Amino acid sequence: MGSNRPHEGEEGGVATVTRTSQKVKKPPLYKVLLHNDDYTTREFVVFVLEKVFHHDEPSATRIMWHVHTTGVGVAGVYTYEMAETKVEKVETLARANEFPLRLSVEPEE
Ligand code: TYC
Repeated sequence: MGSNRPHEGEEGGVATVTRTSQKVKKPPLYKVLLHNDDYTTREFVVFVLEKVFHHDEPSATRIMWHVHTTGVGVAGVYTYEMAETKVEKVETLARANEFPLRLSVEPEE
């Protein structure tokens, strides 16, 4: 831990506090991965990337093609709870549309 030492302003006697160490910890982040399959339509994957992961159309299309050609790709990066919620939403949507689309969550380096 560092000290949060107030120092006087030159004129007005206004004290400011400067953080000298990272006291406010960033939460660990997790990648939501999309996996390729032979049955989910490209259109549905782009739809999910736009509506659930908030990518614009060009970005959604690029990610979909990346997954289609390489087998896996990152849909988004979130805190653990947000990542799990995204997975749930997409799985619910996929099953309702009878697509076998699979997702997974892994810690970001
Ligand atoms: N491979 C699928 C097709 O050709 C498209 C697809 C892309 C499916 C990405 C899943 O995560 C996926 N219809």
